[in-house]
Amino acid sequence: MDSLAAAPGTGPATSPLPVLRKPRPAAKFANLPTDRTLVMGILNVTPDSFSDGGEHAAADTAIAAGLRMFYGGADIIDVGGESTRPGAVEVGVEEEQRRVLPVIQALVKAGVLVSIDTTHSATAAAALDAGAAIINDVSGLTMEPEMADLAARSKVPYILTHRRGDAGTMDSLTEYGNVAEDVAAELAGVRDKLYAAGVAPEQIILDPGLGFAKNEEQNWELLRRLDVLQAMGHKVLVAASRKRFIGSLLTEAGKAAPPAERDAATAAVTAISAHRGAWAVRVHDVGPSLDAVKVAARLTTAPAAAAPAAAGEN
Ligand code: PMM
Repeated sequence: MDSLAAAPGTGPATSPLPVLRKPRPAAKFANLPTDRTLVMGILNVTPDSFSDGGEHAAADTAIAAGLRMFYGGADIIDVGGESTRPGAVEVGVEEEQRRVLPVIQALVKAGVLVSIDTTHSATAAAALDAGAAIINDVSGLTMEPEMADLAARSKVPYILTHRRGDAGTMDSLTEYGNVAEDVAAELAGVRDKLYAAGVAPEQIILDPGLGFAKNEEQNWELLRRLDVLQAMGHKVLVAASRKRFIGSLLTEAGKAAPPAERDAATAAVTAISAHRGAWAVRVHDVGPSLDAVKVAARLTTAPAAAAPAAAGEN
């Protein structure tokens, strides 16, 4: 973990976080910027990320990490308490909620717009009660169809991610004819279930599910053909950050780049996704992706008043 002192106003990990004593008005989805691609910061509250120093220190450390991304410019913080990577083991909803709810409450109180990354409708419901404003269901409604009713009732945005199988089986479910068209068709099928449950079209955010039942080439093809998903008429989220296919691309001497060395390439994916009109990107390292988003926006929109470059620069 980085030093927590890097986050303005967050204080040390073991003391109450000063910023939380002054609650801010709740952030609203409707107030998110619409003139550029949004940056969603990833906050995985799993023991391997935040286990040092016991339960409270873990929550404080996670909160501080979320605030650091928020102060660094993240538009949304995506909080998850259960790993969804291939081969990951389920933790159960009680443990999942024990991990995420205090973190969500604190971030919401500080004015952060939070999405809940879960495949469990009970956890999604508890997270909404705690102030989360977006449901991010990587199972694409395949784990708990009740998610559709929750989305309909709560009227919050629902991120519909393409996935086949679960963490244990997805790596063997990569047979596609045309991957972009097949993913779009399968998402359209789930979307119809959401409509049938009463979810409105503008609530739905589509996600190609990079790395979920996709081989390397299929991930690249989905990025190449983002237009196929966009043609479905919903917002599109791209979540490539530090994924295995990025690591493989950066292979050197027969070894894939480790996750911590995948952020520059992730920012490159952000620039391209933003230029192609993605609604948002979901990333671990917020700063470089924010810069990438600004570069993409500058190619298509007139500049805001910018500070002049220092003398002597090109
Ligand atoms: N991937 C992961 C977790 N949550 N949510 C959405 N919407 N899309 C994704 O592709 C996605 C996700 C797994 O990646 P991580 O372990 O790096 O968070």
